[in-house]
Amino acid sequence: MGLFIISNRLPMKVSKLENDFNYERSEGGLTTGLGSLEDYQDKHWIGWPGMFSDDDQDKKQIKTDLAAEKLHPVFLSEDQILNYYEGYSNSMIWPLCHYFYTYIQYETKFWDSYQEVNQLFCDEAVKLIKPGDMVWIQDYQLMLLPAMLREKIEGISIGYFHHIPFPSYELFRVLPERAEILKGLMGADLIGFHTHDYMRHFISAAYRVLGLDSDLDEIHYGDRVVHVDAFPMGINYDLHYNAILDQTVLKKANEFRKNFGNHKLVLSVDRLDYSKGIIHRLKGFAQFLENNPEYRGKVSLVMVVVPSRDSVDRYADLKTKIDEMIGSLNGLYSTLNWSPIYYFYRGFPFEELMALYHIANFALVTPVRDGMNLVAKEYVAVKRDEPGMLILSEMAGAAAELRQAIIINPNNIDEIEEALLEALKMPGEEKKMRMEKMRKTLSKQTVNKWAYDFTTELGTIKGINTLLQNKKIGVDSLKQIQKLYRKAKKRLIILDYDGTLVPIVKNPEMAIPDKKLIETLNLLASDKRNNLVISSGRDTEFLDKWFSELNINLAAEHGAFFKEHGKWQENVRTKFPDDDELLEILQKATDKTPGSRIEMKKTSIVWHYRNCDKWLAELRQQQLVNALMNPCVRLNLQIMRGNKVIEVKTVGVDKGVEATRLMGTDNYDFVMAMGDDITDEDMFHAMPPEAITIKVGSISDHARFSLTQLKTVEFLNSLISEK
Ligand code: GDG
Repeated sequence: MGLFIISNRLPMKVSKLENDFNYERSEGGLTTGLGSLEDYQDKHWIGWPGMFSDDDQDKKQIKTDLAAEKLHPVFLSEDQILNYYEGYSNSMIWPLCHYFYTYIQYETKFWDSYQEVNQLFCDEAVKLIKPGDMVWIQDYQLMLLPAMLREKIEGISIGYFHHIPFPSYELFRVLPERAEILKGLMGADLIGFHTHDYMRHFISAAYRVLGLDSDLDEIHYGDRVVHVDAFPMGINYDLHYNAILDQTVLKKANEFRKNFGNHKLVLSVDRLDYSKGIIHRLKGFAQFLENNPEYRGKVSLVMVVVPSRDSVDRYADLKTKIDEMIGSLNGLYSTLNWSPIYYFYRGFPFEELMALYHIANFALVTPVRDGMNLVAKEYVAVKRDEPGMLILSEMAGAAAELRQAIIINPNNIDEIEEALLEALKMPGEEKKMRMEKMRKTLSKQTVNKWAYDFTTELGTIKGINTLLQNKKIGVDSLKQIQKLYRKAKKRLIILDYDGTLVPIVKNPEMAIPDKKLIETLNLLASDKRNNLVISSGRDTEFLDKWFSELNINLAAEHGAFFKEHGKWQENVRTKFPDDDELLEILQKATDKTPGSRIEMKKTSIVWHYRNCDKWLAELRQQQLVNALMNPCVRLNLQIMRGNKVIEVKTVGVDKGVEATRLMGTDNYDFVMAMGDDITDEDMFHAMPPEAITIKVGSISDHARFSLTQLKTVEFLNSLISEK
C-alpha cells in the first residue's frame, strides 16, 4: 500500500541553473514527521516545486529527477500562484481562519483559480494513486481535493489535516463558497485539527451550513461517515533537545551571548504576519519599559521576523509599522551599550536559531490567532534544564498543551507587561519545574507521534469503512438473499416504518405510504408463505389508518401492541402511569425548546426534537434525561433514546421482544428484519445469526447488511420478482 502526501509545496525547492537544476531539500517539521512513518515503505509526495517554467523539456527533466525521490511536481503558472495561492488561500481563507474578517480580499478569479489548481493536483494524483492507497492532504490550499479524489478513485482512504485555526461558524459563514469548501473536505475519511476547539467549530459549521448530523466525532455524509479528530502537532523533540550538544550551535550560543552583553534576553521568532501579534508584542514591551524604568538597560527584546508574503500590501504595511515602532522605541531608550530591541528582518540558519533559543531567558509568543505555534514548543525543548520561561498567548493552539507557560491574552497590553515582570521575578526553581513539565509533554507528543497517530487512525477508519462497504447490499449479496427467499417455505418479514419504508420527514404526519409502497406490500403479503409485519413505534391508530386494508400484521408502540388476524392484542398489561411530575418535566422541556413536541401514546410518552436547533436540543435532551431519572425509577419506567426522540416507556417490551414472539409463531425457514432506528437494534439483536438483518441508512454492529432508504422498496420488489 502506498502513502501519498499532498501539500501545496514539495519538500524540495527547485531552481534553474545555467545548464541544470538545483534541488534544495527543506527539512521542516512536517518532512521529519512524515519521514518517520516507517510502516510505509512506498511513500510519495505531490506538490508544487516552487518554480515556474513554460518549457516542456525542463518540466520533463525536473519530473524525472524528482521521481527518483518519489516526489511528484505539480507545475503552476505565475497567474495560478497569484490567484489560487496569494489570492484565495492567503487573502481569503487565511484572514478568515485567523479572525481577520476585514482583511479579506475577494475576487471571483481567486475562486476560479482555487478550483482549477485543486483540479490540477487531482489530475496529477490520479495518475499515481491506486485503489487501496492512503492519501494524506495537507492544509487549507487544498480543501476541495478530498472530494475530487474520492470521485475519481475508488477504495482509497483520504485524510486531511488543517494546520491553521478553523473559525467559529459565525465567521465561517461569511465565506461565499462555504458549502463548496465543506463538501470538498467531506470527501475525506478523517479530518484532523490541532485542537478540540477547531474540531468543534468544524462540526458546527458542517451542521449549520450543510445540515449534517454528527455523533460525537463522526459526521454523517450520505452513506459514509467522516471522522473528525484533534491531533496536536509536535516538534522533532530529540533534534531540539539535543541541539546545544552540537558544537556549531554551542559556539554560536557563546558568541551571541558575548555580543548581546550581560542583560536578560526576551526572544520572539515569527514569520511576518498580522496573525502573529507582533504589534501587540511591541506595544507590550514598550509599556513594560515605560512603566518599569529599573529594567531599562537590563532587558532586551530579540525579535526575529522572517520575511513572508511581503509583496502583498497588507504585509508590506505591517512591515513598515513594525520598522517605525522599533525605530522610535530604540531611539527613545537606547544607550551606548544597550538596545531595547534587536531586530532581525531575515531568517536564520537552523544552528543560529537554536543558539538564540538557548541563550534567551524568555520567549515571548503573542499571536492573536495561531493554529499551533511550533516556535513556543521548540524554545521549551532547546532550553533543556536551563531556567527559561515561556510567555504564551492563549490564542495559540499550543496553549492547550503548554499549560505551565505564563498564559496571556495578547489583546491586553497590561497582561504582556505583567507577564514580563512575572517571568523576570519568578524564582529559578519554579521556572525549572514549569519548563520540565512542559518538556515532558513535548517529549511525548512529538511530530513523529502526530504523524503516526493520524495515519494509524486513518488506517483504522479504513478497516471500519471496508467492513461497512462490505455490509452494503450489492449484486452478490442480493443474489444470495434472493436465493434464500425463493427456497424458503415459511417466511417472516418484519419491516420498520419511518426511515425504512418511508423517508424521515420534518412533520411525521406527512410520512404516508405512496402507491408504489402499498403495491409492494400487497404483493409481498399475497404470497401465502409470507408473514409480513410492520413493526413500528407509531400508535395503533396511525398503523390502522394506512394498513388496515392490507392483509398484513402490525406491531405498534415498539411491540407493546400487535395485530394478528385483524385483531389488536397487548404484549404488556401495564398501563402507562398518569403522573403529574413526569408530565410537568416534559412540558417544561417542550416550552423551553422551540420546535419540540410531546406525543402521548398508550404505553409511552415521546419527546420529539427533530425540528429544533441542534445545539439547544442537545442541551435540553441531556437536561431532560437527568430530570426524568428519579420519576422513572419511582414509576418503574424506562428512558429510551431514539432517532431525535426521547421516549419514556413501560419496561419489559421492545421490538426485540416482539420479534422473538413473532419467530415463535411458526416454523420459519427465512427470517428478515429491516429497520433504521436505534430501537430496531433490539430486533436485530434478538434474531438468530442466519437471519437477514438489514440496517437502513447506516450501519449497525448487529445487522448483517445495510441499504439506503431510497432503495428499500426496490429491494423488496426484487425479492418478489421471479427474474
Ligand atoms: C503554520 C501555522 C502551525 C522560523 N523562523 C526561522 C525558522 N522558523 C521555523 C520555526 C518553526 C516554523 O518555522 C514556524 O512554525 P509556526 O508553527 O510557529 O508557524 P507557521 O509558519 O505560521 O505555521 C501554525 C504550523 O503551521 C504547523 O501546523 O503551528 O499555527 O500557522 O519550526 O523553527 N527556521 C529557521 N530559521 C528561521 O529564521 N531555520
